[in-house]
Amino acid sequence: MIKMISLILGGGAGSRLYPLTSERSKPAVPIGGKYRLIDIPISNCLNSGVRRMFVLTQFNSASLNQHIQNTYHFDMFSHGFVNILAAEQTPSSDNWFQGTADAVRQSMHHLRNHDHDYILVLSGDQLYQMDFELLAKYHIEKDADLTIATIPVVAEDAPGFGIMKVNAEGRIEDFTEKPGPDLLPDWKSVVPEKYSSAGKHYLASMGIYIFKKAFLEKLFADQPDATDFGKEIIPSAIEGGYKIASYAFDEYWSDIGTIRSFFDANIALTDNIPDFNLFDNDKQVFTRPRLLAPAKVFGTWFNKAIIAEGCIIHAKKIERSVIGIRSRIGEGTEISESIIMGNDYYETMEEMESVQQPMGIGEDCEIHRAIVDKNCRVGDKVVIIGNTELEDVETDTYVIRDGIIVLKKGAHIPDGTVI
Ligand code: ADQ
Ligand code: ADP
Repeated sequence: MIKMISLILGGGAGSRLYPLTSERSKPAVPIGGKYRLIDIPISNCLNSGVRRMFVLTQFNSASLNQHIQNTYHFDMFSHGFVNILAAEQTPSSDNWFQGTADAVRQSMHHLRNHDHDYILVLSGDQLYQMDFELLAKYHIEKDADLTIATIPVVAEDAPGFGIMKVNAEGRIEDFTEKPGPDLLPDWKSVVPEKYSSAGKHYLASMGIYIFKKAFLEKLFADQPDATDFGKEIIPSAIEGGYKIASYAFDEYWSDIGTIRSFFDANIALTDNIPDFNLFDNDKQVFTRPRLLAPAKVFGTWFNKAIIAEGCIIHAKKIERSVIGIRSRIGEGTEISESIIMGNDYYETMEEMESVQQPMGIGEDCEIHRAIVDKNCRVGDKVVIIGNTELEDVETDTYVIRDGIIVLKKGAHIPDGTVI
């Protein structure tokens, strides 16, 4: 048995997913209609036999806590757990996680009571399915100190990643974190034909690392001031002559850390045969079992849509959209290329009558290229149409990023509003 503990990096101070992260920590952001971001790495761990996990987050939101507590239960024989480790101090205090390596360093003392030989470090904002047992076996077979999962990317994307050079034995010989476009030509690699024909000449780090426990402790001891893996720890480990291996991943992988990539990855789930498969017998994506009623629909025309449980839908048309749990959508409304996250609870009939606008989306609305966060109250005849020409703006109720209109959680949009 491989004794491995995973540390899931749940999000730094950065706010690339704002406003979805204004009231919740990043791992708690809803995805795919019924899941949350954290379900992806946790499910990958569970499907790989890794049952001991720490989620490192800058703040411990109520929704993250509830979700973890209500979802991941282990029997006493499995020794499994998912524990949240939150840096609860302010950004100016020393205890706030200063970067990925600092977050891991500050969490190391929590690992002491758990028997392990390997530490798996994962990002919390990626959509993929990977068998970490295969990764660990490869790491052991190569007798590596550190193994980094890698995937080829195109020149346009390369400046957003750690890029490396790998020798014929699969050993990483050189690494640069987020190289400027002018430096790129030096970092081209020889990659398999299916990647080179797609212009993917650069080997990117997926931010997925497996360390020998003693090696990670040594790195931290040798570099007491290093706070980031990509910028400091990895380049200096390579310089130090340690064995750093590359694990070539050959399946779907997408970073979902920005509004644009989050939006695209959600909408891609509505494809006929999506790259990320939610309908797989062996690689289940786990989430909270909510025991909601099946969705109820009244005369809606659907095409390429994901509809979660507990919805009540009267809409006219829903196309290429993800409709989340407990969504209510009124008659005559048309929704396309959008993510409706749904609601956290149902309002009673009395509550619905006593408010100006009940939770959900009203009648005769038109919504295109939008993300509607949970518990929004959208009136009748509201028009929300995103397009790539729109400039980034923020108001009390919405934000525009990359032409996508994001309604803030609980936003109230009065009848007849046009955005
Ligand atoms: P980035 O994703 O840009 O690059 P970073 O912002 O450091 O790196 O985040 C990595 C992960 O850690 C993300 O999930 C992030 O939310 C989380 N994180 C960041 N700071 C954190 C903190 N202080 N506390 C908790 N979690 C934190 C990294 C690598 C690149 C690699 C890409 C692949 O540095 O080399 O190519 O990941 O996506
Ligand atoms: P999910 O179904 O997305 O996992 P949960 O059921 O964990 O969400 O949480 C729903 C949230 O809504 C919880 O924080 C819960 O306390 C809250 N909630 C439930 N009913 C009401 C209500 N009537 N008014 C306000 N908040 C509520």
